[in-house]
Amino acid sequence: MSNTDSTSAKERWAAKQKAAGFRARETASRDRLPPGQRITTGFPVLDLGVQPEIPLEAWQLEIDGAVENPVKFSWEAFNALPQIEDVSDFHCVTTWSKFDCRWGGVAFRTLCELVRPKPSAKFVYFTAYDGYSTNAPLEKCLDDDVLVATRFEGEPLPREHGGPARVIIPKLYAWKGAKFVRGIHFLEQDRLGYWEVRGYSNSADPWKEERYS
Ligand SMILES: Nc1nc2c(c(=O)[nH]1)N[C@H]1C(S)=C(S)[C@@H](COP(=O)(O)O)O[C@H]1N2
Ligand SMILES: [Mo]
Repeated sequence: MSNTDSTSAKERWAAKQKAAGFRARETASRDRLPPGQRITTGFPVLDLGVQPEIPLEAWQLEIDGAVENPVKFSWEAFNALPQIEDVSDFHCVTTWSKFDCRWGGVAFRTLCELVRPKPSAKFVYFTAYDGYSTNAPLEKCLDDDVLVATRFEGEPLPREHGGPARVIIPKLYAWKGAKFVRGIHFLEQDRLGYWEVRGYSNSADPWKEERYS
């Protein structure tokens, strides 16, 4: 066997491994990609056309409603809470998905421990500094990947992606996560948010393709 032959055998082997790797990744992607979605490697920006500028000294997060202990956080107090990092996939109803988003901030569960929702609290209504709102069942917010994110990929959350702070509920379509979040209100009765009033699905499960109602 000549040197050239052994090199090309090696190359063929490498190519085969690479192809297998690609296939493995493709399969993994298919398992992770909800129906009707395609992967984007960029990070599109979706909003109502306003990206409010909120000076950190003026920023507040109000958490109230059917809770034992309503609170109003300043930026400083909010950042003094225990922090988590979580990597999750992001699915926009307009059919793009972004894999492996690394969010940092405060777990929704941590906020619940502080405000102590009453047993009658079944829904959450989120408000935002741009006038946006959205809603979700409390149960869906209690997963350990739900957070109020102040960081993205280890950096402060950029304004176009909802900074200073936004909500992330990875298992629902991304419109359920309020950018520029301002209030978290625990409710006994469901209240529809901005897009839910305009015909978007209330349940918003990407795996069931619950896009519009
Ligand atoms: N405050 C606010 N939050 C919002 C929106 C918005 O317009 N305003 N758009 C929603 C929609 S439809 C999506 S897909 C995501 C987009 O987040 P991104 O701009 O970081 O990609 O934010 C959601 N949260
Ligand atoms: Mo969206």
